[in-house]
Amino acid sequence: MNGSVLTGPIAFDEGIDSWETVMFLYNSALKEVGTKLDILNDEFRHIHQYNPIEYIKSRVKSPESIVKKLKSHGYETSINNMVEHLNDIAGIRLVCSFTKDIYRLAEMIASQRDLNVLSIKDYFKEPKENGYKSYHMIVTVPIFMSDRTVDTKVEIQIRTIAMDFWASLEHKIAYKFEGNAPAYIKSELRECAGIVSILDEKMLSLNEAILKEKEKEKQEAAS
Ligand code: 0O2
Repeated sequence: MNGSVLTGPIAFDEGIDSWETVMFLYNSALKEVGTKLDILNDEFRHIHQYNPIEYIKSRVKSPESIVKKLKSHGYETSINNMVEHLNDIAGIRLVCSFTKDIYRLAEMIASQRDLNVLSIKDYFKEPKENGYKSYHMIVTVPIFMSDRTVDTKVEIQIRTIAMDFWASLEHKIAYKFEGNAPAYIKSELRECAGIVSILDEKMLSLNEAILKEKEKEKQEAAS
């Protein structure tokens, strides 16, 4: 079988150089990874009677965002540059209730035999200056075409519901002010990120207390 790679450094084979083909690959990669995550979630529910993933969102980056990001990184607009230098053209976001679920999910994803983890950014352990917290994985998934297999990059972001709420608003504000929001808005957003972290911690410990109580009830009923 002919093996191609849609990851940097580029080794484009003939036929994988048009916008349509590249977009077809990214869309297919999102479908593949999305199905895998649905199955993992179902399996987890089957074993533990509990769903770690609250919801999944996926998107292919818009042409405007691709051009903007290439420019901001100092690259000319070309298919080669976009495939080689941008890791998040195909993006999938897993939103879960508790911080503990994030690492559980990350482990489950990393142990999938046909997903290859290229890199990890753990913004939970090392939050960004603005307060952003999320767990990012760049993976490749093989896309089986009729005449070749192409390993295609997908960015997986895992975060809590509370942080997703914060990040959506922060993203809109950053976009509105083109990254130069007034200092007091930035500072309030940082403060909100702190509140989100406290909320996440409290919800996690509350959930653990509930689980303990339930376990106690079960043991009492059995004795
Ligand atoms: P959009 O509109 O979501 O596509 P790299 O070159 O890989 O080092 P990159 O790609 O910026 O740099 O990596 P990173 O940090 O993993 O960020 C990728 C995506 O994570 C971003 O894509 C956002 O979706 C999200 N993200 C990262 N930092 C922040 C942040 O501070 N706030 C929010 N709200 N989201 C963030 P895009 O292209 O910025 O946007």
